[in-house]
Amino acid sequence: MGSIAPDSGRRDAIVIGAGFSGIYELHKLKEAGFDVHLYEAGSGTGGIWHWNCYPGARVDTPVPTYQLTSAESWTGWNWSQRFPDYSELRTYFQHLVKVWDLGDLITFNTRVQSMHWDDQSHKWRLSMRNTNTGQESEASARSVVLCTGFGSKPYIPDFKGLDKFKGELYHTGMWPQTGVNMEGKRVAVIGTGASGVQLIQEAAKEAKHLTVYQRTPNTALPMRNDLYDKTMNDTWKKTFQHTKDMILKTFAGFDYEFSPESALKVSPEVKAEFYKNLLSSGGLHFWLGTYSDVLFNDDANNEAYEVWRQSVLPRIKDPRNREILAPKVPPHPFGTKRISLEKGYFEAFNQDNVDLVSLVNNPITEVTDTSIKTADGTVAEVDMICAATGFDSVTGGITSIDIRGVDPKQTIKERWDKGTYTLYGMTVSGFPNMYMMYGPQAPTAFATGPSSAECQGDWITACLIYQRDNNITKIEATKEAEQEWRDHTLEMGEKGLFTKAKSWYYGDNIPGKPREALNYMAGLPTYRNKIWESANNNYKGFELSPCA
Ligand code: N01
Repeated sequence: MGSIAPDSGRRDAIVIGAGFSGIYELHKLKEAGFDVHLYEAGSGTGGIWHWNCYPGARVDTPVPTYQLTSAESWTGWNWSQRFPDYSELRTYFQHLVKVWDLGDLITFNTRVQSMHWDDQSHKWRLSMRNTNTGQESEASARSVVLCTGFGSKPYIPDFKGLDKFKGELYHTGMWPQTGVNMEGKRVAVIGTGASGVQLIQEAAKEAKHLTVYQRTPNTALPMRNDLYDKTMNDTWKKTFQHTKDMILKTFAGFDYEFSPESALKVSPEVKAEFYKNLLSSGGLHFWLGTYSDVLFNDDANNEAYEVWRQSVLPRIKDPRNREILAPKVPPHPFGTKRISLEKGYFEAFNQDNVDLVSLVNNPITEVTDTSIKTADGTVAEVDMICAATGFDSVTGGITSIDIRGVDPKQTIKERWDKGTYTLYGMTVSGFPNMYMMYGPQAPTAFATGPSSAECQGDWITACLIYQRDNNITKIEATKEAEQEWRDHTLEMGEKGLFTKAKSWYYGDNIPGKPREALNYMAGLPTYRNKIWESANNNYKGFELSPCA
């Protein structure tokens, strides 16, 4: 697969990142006849599924929703399970590369370090580094599409003494491709987000001893991962047109939607049955298929939390663990932090080899060369620390590149230092011909990866075609339109109960990061209407400049 990427100097576009957004956009631009190339820092395709290869890593959107929709991408493809693991998803990416013949257009092991705009030639100049050899190279292109993902800059808290730890230290988002052996070892997992939940379930089976450090309980829902045989694959294929229609209609790109009813207006019997069915459906139904007011009204939300709590309490033997994992008082409104899926998570804490440490009023105070200490004076001797501590989410993958637009003295990181500014979450004023997919102020964390890739990828491709057809070599969001979009995004982010939780949705997890809604929370259909309204009005909100 493409190891050299000669820079012709005439390249139309460069795509950065080989996850769903990057692969889809590479395909669309190639199909439209553009000279395009993709650079990927990892050694393979898959994006998040390349980097997150910790034991248990699997998607929590079911297939066939979690796939691209054009016929050639799925007719010859079969899934083996409802929620595929990272390894099956990697194979799916290889399938996409094959059917769309993208192999020669991708260069792996190449991290883009800087992108500087040249306002004379209307081109971006990129510098890159080979992650194996350290060799530097350069490339240029008229447009750049950043597909760096919402979770590509891992975050490890600055625990005192961590640098002195002599054992093994891993982050879930930078897991060694060769795997990690936990057998016979004392393992610590810090963090109980989606990554933590999945890793803990597997580590509990393998490690000699596992200590889990939990700051906030995870209101994880049952996954119910069915195996897919030929009949199941034939069945989803027969109804895939309907699935595609639903993906376009629903808030997050799923094949089901919130109920239009209010939880406060239905009878207790109807509600009990409804919730029972949502829980037994598995997946995220109890979160994204629930009553319309659960994420907006405290009373409705508290009821839903209690239903969830009662569903997990019988699974946890130790009363102390029950109160840590599913406390009587909700830690935050239900569903306002990312819900995760589990299979056997709560039972793992019943095992003799698993300890649970609550960090509430009891933070980690120090890591020594062999142990982790908490404020209550407890010391756990460990051979391995797994940080499942999340990411500088949504913006981190972009701000970690030295990106400079029309003002060469200002990087995008500096531009966003006090708050994020974008138009439609895809463009930034002062940074012409630069597009972002699955980035800030777009549906991103509230949309599935494939549905977002198609929504934004189609728009960006059409925008490049429009420029080509009209001899435009520079397109840039206006400051006014950008401000309007930021205001609108922040306003949407204030609706509902989401602001009551501290979460990466608002940048709360990174010290010093401004608190703001990082995602566009009005759903994919509204978002799609807004972006196409601009495109259909000759890119209203943008300044277009003819050939340099
Ligand atoms: O990261 P997170 P993640 N001391 O930020 C804790 C997607 N994803 O990698 O909640 C102690 O959610 C932190 O505690 P708190 C998915 O969108 C998808 O798990 O801040 N603990 C939290 O428990 C997901 O939301 C899939 O109080 C500290 C954890 O670390 C996103 O990626 C699988 C701490 C971080 O959780 C990120 O998930 C995996 C500290 N100083 C991920 N700092 C699937 O599709 C942080 N924590 C299944």
